[in-house]
Amino acid sequence: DYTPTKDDKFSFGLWTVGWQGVDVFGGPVRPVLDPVEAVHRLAELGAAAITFHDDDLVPDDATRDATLERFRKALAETGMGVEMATTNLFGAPVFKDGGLTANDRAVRRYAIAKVLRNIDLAAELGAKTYVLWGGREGAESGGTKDVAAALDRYKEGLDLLCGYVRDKGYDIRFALEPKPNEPRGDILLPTIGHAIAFINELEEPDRVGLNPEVGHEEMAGLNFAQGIGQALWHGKLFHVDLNGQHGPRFDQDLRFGAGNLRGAFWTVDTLLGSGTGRAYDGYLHFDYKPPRTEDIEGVWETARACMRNYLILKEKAQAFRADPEVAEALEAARVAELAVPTLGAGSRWTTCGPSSTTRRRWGSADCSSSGSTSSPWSTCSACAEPSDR
Ligand code: GLT
Ligand code: MN
Ligand code: MN
Repeated sequence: DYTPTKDDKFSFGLWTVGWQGVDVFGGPVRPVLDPVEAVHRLAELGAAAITFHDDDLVPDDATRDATLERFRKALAETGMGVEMATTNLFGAPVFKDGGLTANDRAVRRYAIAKVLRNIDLAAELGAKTYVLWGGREGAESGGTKDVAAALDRYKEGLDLLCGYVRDKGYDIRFALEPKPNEPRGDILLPTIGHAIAFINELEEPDRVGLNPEVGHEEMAGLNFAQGIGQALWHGKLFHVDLNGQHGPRFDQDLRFGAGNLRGAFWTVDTLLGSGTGRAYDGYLHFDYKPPRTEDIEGVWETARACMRNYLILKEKAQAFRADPEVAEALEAARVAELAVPTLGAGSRWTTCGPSSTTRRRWGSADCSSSGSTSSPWSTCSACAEPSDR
């Protein structure tokens, strides 16, 4: 009946079920949700863990300790974990031009301090992943942001954060979350590909990976399954934000399975490692927004639907991979043949034939031992025969 258990490793951000429906054109439509209630309700629905921004949980210093005490109690009572945490570097007016890449140096210094403080809390609560979504790192106009300098500062910030975690001995890795636009007109590190390339420039690239979100790649017209397939290939899929999106438009954050259903199927198939053998084994994190038209019961119904849709698609992906007719079709399309290296063992690219009619073909080790040549790039009589080009 597609009821999840903790073994499914489903998790939710406090800001998802807690979204009050505030959008660009309207104010809140639902009451404030107590994080303690979120923990209890999500636990009842079968989720394994929750995640939060500093400001989702402890926005207020005066009540910080009391809030954390209630929260820890709720976690203990329900057996829920905190698997990931992140920092709100986008809501406060001070971040209007970015956090780690704001032109204003004082803002960058404040942003780093805000992240460090919440990393301590993340470590204390047992989170192993720390997400950085740079929604305000970007620009609306060409002249206002020096992109190279911004990437220098992004790198400086991440190098510092990695150094902090290393010095403290925390078991934490960072996951960058790409998004092409919204709230900024153009955001830095807009896609999975941009972020992977950036990570290679860091001091400790192994500590930094990705938290790709379905809707964010689809906003850019990209194929999410193929994107996370590449992230897995690089060993960079540290975390994932599952939700739904109807093609290139504003960030919809629909429940998982809504919008591009076919894409959701391939997303699940890819996470399971069905085609490739490279599976994702982290938490399945839903970053969605219950529609503004829903009341609080609709909030829990949509949270349930995210997990249920995942489990239905998981069953379908497994059935697909087990189906003999599918196996036959994959065979006819020679899908498995792509796993066979293009060069045979010991063979290399070589140039053969009389110089007037030089052809390039696959030579074998025998080719150069035939006596006519010692270089694989020169001609050899043994291969002077019709080329397979
Ligand atoms: C924000 C954003 C999400 C990010 C979150 C992490 S917050 O709601 O839209 O995609 O994952 O900062
Ligand atoms: Mn989103
Ligand atoms: Mn997200």
